[in-house]
Amino acid sequence: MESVELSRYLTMLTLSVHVIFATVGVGVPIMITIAHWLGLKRQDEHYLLLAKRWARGYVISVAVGVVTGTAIALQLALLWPRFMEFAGQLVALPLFMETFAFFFEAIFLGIYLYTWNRFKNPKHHFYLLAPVVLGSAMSALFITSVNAFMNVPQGFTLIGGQLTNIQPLVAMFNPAMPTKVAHVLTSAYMTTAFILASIAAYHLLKGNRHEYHRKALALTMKIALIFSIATALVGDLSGKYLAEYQPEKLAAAEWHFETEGEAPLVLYGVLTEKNEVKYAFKIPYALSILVHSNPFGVVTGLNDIPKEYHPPYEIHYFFDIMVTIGIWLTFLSLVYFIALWRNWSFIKTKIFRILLVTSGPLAMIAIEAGWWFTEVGRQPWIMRGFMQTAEGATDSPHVGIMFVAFAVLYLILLIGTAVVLTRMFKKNPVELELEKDSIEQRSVA
Ligand code: HDD
Ligand code: HEB
Ligand code: HEB
Repeated sequence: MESVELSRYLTMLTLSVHVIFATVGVGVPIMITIAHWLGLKRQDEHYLLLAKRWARGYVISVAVGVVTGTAIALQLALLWPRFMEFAGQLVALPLFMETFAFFFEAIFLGIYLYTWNRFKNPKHHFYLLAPVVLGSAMSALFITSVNAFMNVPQGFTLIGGQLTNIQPLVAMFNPAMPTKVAHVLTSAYMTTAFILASIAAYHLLKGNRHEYHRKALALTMKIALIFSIATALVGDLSGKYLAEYQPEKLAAAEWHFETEGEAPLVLYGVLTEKNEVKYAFKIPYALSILVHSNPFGVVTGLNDIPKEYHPPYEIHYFFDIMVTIGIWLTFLSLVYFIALWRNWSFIKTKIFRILLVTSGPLAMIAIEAGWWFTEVGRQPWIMRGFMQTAEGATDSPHVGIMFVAFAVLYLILLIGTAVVLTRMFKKNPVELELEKDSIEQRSVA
């Protein structure tokens, strides 16, 4: 295999592993904050313990996130040296700022963890979470802005193959950035809420009937519903953004060949050799509405875009997976919410709890599908309009060995994380911790 292809596969692998920890890393702080706030407001030890336990698990995922994030930084320089040489000056600012945001977050997280019950006024301890939430969101903002820049490069003038008149802030605030950052944040909050809901549902499914898990499930599912709706609303704006700035990506995702109005949204199906869509499920007018908020709006088709710039048509399936999971999870959390409110008991059945347990992994699959859709849909460009992926790659013959080494590293990290997390929480069951806490409280009083 060529080093370009191997480099692409290695980048794909690294980012797909990193995004698992990154998503949890962005999402958990806000969940801790909500639980902690409820705990203080209602004087409820269960919510306080939720905040405490989530924060403890969070540290593990941060640690692994740092390792995989460092692998990305390394690989950007090793695998895409010509891209980094070409565009490095433009993306150095946000790359550096991510590190800064991360440290900001990590310092306050550390203080938060070690100062439970140490403040006279417990609210002061709670305020430590503000920089943690802010830092993780800024981290996502900075790094996603780099990816947005690769999709819509700006902030420079190209003279004789060199970039001059470098303006890093203009590069950062490119047209792809607002929707991308918003969609990444909302989908991370949504996914984390579903993952924590999965864990609570799993305990209930196993027959543990402690109130702690019930409160955890109700809380996380409500948050999940809110952010599912937010993710879909922002996703709609992302579609409008694509239609304007990257019509080839949207057209390829939708197998939309003729430029025309009244365009349907195409789900699933197969594409024949002659580019006919077969066996697909079509939602009439939906693509025109997605793009123009108007059922008759004209959507650019692939036939009006030079063939060499068509992204792989397979991205259709990544888009399908993301949208299907998004609709399903919104529906599931809505049903749960209504049932909770009306006291319907079917949400306590085994089958419904199994559905809840699968929601977290499904949301993570949607995250992966979303990134694969947008990243494979950026091809053949590494920097759209300026540099093709093959031009940016290294021609080192050692990428194959690197691939194997990193794959082993990630496998160890993934298994290690799972083992450490399950041990940590098994050793410290909720019941025991609640007892310990109340003894501590009494001795303080
Ligand atoms: Fe990330 C850690 C670099 C994608 C969100 N990342 C992290 C670290 C590095 C990177 C070097 C270690 C901590 C540090 O020193 O900052 N990350 C990257 C690069 C990426 C990238 C070069 C793109 C190619 N990251 C990325 C995305 C997101 C994050 C798309 C948000 C959705 N990254 C984070 C985080 C992490 C992190 C939440 C994960 C766990 C952690 O910080 O502690 O801030
Ligand atoms: Fe990326 C590539 C995924 C983020 C940068 N990515 C890539 C791929 C994939 C991915 C799958 C492959 C494609 C082809 O076809 O080749 N991403 C992903 C994910 C994520 C991401 C999952 C989340 C984490 N990226 C990102 C960011 C950035 C990036 C943020 C910036 C910073 N990518 C990149 C690069 C590459 C990629 C440089 C290589 C080149 C190409 O284009 O390919
Ligand atoms: Fe998503 C991406 C839409 C849901 C995750 N998205 C994306 C895109 C679009 C969309 C258009 C592209 C953009 C660019 O390229 O720039 N979505 C959408 C819609 C919806 C959704 C419409 C509703 C159904 N998502 C979703 C979900 C999730 C997601 C549910 C998860 C959870 N996405 C995602 C991601 C991505 C995407 C991660 C990548 C990043 C960006 O933004 O780009």
